[in-house]
Amino acid sequence: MRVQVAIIGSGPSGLLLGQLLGDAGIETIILDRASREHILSRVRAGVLEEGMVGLMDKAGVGTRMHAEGLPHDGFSLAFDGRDHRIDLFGLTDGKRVTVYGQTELTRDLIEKREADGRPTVYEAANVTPQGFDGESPFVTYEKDGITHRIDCDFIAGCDGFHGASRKAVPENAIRTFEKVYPFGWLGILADVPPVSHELVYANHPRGFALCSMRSQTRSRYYIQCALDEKAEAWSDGRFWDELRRRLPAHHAEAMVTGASFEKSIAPLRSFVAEPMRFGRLFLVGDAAHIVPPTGAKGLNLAASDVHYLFAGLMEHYKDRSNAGIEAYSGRALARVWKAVRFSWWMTTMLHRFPDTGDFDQKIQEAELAYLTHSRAAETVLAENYVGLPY
Ligand code: FAS
Ligand code: PHB
Repeated sequence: MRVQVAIIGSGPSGLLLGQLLGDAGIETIILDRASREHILSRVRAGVLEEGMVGLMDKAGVGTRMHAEGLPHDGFSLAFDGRDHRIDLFGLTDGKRVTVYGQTELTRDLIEKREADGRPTVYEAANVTPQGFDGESPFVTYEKDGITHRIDCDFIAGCDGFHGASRKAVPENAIRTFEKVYPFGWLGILADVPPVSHELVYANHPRGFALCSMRSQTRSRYYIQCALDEKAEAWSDGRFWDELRRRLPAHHAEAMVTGASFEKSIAPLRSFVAEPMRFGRLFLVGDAAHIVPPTGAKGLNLAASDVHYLFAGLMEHYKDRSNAGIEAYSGRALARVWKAVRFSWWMTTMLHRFPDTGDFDQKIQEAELAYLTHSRAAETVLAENYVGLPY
């Protein structure tokens, strides 16, 4: 089989790139090692920047997002028993974010690809990108005991942090940067109304907490937890009690609790691989970078990578120019590192680190105090949170 672009990974990166390319007449195939059901069972991000919203519209899959997504003009920082609202809309001349679960975004993209009759191979084993340092790249995979080969012009490695694409790059051709945080996030989903109409990011001596949502009737809550914690050690009652202890009294008293139907722990890390292009293989999204979810940037960085790569590939196919694909890595990394910085800063400002000394604690308190007394400081936070320009 031959296509123009072989895409490894049916997550947001691969699906969005596949939709944009397909609509532009470029033949693609998506290969994923997981089943369709498993992909749609994942619970991850919840906040979309305007850039992601725009790309979903461009891909023709924005209808449900606009109908069910929640536009948010601000969020609150909670500390010392009080809230401080960050007015995103007012501080960024009218920009906002949209709360819409990554699971639903992925479903919209999968269903659109199926409706357009474009191929995805699920449960593809041993997907291996090959020949990408030459002019004739190809991908092999195994399915039903048969080894298949896909010849292509380009390979998009959209297979996440644990995928095969970055691992296929020779070690001497890639440089990685990593910071692992000494805690994780224990998150739950519950069909209870959110405690607030906007997100609440809480800094508390017992640890970080985040009040988010998926709709007016479905809440997403997180609490910082130790790395050796196990989700099954946390009953719903224990989770609710700990969450309420980390919030100002007015939120704790107003909180509606109930049975969770999803409970999991995510580790936190900052990770960047450079460069993001190796001949005819491009790394996209989590395959190239990971951020702690504190800044709500992971999914949104996948969007800007797709934006840059789609533009570069279209220049190649339509204008016979390779300028865009040559520039892809530099352009993507310039935005990635700014988001990595912001996500690190939000994480450092809002979490309790096991080895925090008195001086570090005073610096954290000064960061929060500065934010509550300086419009300039709030503006810096707001313009990063809504998303820096592509
Ligand atoms: P993905 O990881 O979503 O998709 C990669 C796809 O490749 C998967 O379908 C996988 O099955 C497939 N794949 C992997 N290895 C393969 C192989 N060898 N062969 C073939 N296919 C392979 N971001 C936020 O902004 N906010 C959050 O709250 C947040 N929470 C998160 C919680 C968790 C547990 C995780 C893991 C991530 C979270 N993220 C969050 C980040 C997340 O949303 C990612 O940024 C987003 O999924 C990136 O999308 P992709 O790049 O498509 O990678
Ligand atoms: C979520 O709703 O899952 C969410 C929202 C904001 C974040 C992280 C996660 O910063």
